[in-house]
Amino acid sequence: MGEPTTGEVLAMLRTMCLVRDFEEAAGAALRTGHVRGSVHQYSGQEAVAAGVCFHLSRSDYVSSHHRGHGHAIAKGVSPARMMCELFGRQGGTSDGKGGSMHIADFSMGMLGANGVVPDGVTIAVGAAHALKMQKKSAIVVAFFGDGAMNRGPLFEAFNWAQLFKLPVLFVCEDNGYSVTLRTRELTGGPPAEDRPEAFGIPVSRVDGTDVVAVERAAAALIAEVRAGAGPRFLHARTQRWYGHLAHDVQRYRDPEEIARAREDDCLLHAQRWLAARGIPAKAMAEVREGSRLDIEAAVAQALAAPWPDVSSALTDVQDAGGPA
Ligand SMILES: Cc1ncc(C[n+]2csc(CCOP(=O)(O)OP(=O)(O)O)c2C)c(N)n1
Ligand SMILES: [Mg+2]
Repeated sequence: MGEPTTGEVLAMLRTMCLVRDFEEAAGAALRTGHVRGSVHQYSGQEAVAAGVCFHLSRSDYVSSHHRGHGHAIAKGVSPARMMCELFGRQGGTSDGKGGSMHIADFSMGMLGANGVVPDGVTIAVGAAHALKMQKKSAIVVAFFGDGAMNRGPLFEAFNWAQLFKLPVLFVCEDNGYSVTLRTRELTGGPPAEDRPEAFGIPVSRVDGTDVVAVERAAAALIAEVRAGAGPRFLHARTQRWYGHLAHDVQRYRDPEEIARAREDDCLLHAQRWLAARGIPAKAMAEVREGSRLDIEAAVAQALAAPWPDVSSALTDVQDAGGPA
């Protein structure tokens, strides 16, 4: 089925670097108290967002879950606006009122991260239904974790999407963990990723640490979804480097397993792929450095941004007490 060009993989590497650096900065800002609340780092999983979103245009949509920074960046949301959002400042994607788990930017087709497992998926199916009714050619990608595979609303989403042949790609990022538990120890019967087949939804499986493999799989599935074939499901096995939350030091995990996860680094895999095709280390180092500078600038912008004015506390807030 061919392979992407080196230029395309360099572009995906850039996305992955931006996400990696954003997450490092977000974790650091949480520890210094600049970010309050929770941060779920996407580190280790970058190839899934980068490979899938490579085939989306601005008019397409994504929905996400609690670990959503990578999906937003890969869909084109400004890392600087996202950092302002994490810091609770003006200029954030929701002017600082949403925070890490509620990053949304409709102008970029980012329908929102979502703290309720798996409600980003049902929202994605609703959006796909709207697109179909409006006879639009755009599609929706729903990103979610393996933990969502044991939740009932997910199966309603599968059924509805298949019944109406909706333009939605389900992407399950299987990092093996649901918070502090191994998902397989919570799962009855055959592997959960087989379940969409019971709804007639074809399942594709991919190594989610290999951005080229993800990109190839996404290219085929997204083409089918765009052509009106109905929903498709991509299962990407991936690695969670850090704890469920940035504060979680993973005492429940064997340190050797964490070390292996870090060795299975999607950034390194992409760099090896590029090196094998003659891309000099210098070109890759430039990508890495460019990303580092961009995220450094995003943090500086967030630190300098004003706090929301108290007079805006009740604007853009749902259910703020009924009509005045
Ligand atoms: C309805 C609901 N139940 C429980 C939780 C608590 N919770 C937060 S994340 C999560 C599971 C996370 O596992 P997974 O879906 O695999 O995503 P990952 O964190 O591994 O990316 C749970 C149970 C929740 N957010 N929503
Ligand atoms: Mg998981």
